[in-house]
Amino acid sequence: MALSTNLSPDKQREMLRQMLTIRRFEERASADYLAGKIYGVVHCYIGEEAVAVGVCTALGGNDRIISTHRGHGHCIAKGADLNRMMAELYGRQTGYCKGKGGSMHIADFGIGMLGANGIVAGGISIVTGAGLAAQMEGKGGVAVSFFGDGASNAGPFHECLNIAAAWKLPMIYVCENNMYAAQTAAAQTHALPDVAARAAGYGIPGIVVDGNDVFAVHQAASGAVDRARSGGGPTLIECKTYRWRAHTERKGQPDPRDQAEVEAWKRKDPIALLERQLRDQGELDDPGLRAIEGGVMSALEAAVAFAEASPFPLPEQATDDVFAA
Ligand SMILES: Cc1ncc(C[n+]2csc(CCOP(=O)(O)OP(=O)(O)O)c2C)c(N)n1
Ligand SMILES: [Mg+2]
Repeated sequence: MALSTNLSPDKQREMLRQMLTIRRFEERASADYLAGKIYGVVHCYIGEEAVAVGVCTALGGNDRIISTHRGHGHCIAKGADLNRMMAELYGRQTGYCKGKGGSMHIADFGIGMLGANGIVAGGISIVTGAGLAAQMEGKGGVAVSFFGDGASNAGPFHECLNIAAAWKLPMIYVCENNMYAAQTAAAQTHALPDVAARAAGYGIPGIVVDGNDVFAVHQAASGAVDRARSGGGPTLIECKTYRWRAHTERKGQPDPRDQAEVEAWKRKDPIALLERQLRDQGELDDPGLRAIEGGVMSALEAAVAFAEASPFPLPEQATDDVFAA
């Protein structure tokens, strides 16, 4: 179990609140999607919450992140507004993209969240540009790329790690290795079991962490942030984790993975682990947990009510904000 001594008890409980928010938000998004209230595609992050929260807890307001098609967790961990997120999923005018983008197009530049991205590995290049921008700004900002094990086999991963290492960009590359790219097992497509081992090819540190232990993730991210801020260049952190749900939400979609494997990973629930860690340290009791859960549920209900009360975009707004077609 990773140590958590550099985080105050309040901060640790805040991490639990954020992880619970991600989970409850997606449980609701999944149910509402299957009920036909949410449009587009929804990819759930449930089971991987410790990665987004562990990394984002190590960041400051001046730091930027980029996400993937599985982006709700990163948005919430970076401080995105739940109302505007839910409204976007519901396709309403008050959403982050005025209801025209959906789950995979949530960005909030004001909080340093540069966007989810439906193009696998596409975000890696964009956020490496943000790393270059941070270096040129000279204000000590860092940029973080979240991406999957599948994305680590695509060209942008290699191109960006190379140039970021050569230019010592203040970057942190966070591979969320959930062992599958859609239906394909990483074991079939990766020559080496650890993505982190590839860091050696670019002369940067490559670290493997238990992606279900939020303190382990936070510790690795904090070290990488220090290194990036002090001009040491990028770090690759591989978080070993697992998604609990199928690749996307879809009625009746069979999950081709071995169900015994899924159940085994559910027993390594990152939220239950954090609860145990907090209880063991005497920093959480039943009333404390109920209060956190209560706060999360009220914020979620408020977000759903906000979304449901918001208007859909009007037909005459269809081409507003479209810059190219
Ligand atoms: C360039 C590109 N190729 C293929 C796809 C279709 N696709 C969507 S998600 C996905 C798998 C991505 O796997 P991984 O990077 O491991 O992320 P995970 O879904 O496991 O979080 C694929 C192939 C896409 N969206 N973009
Ligand atoms: Mg994956």
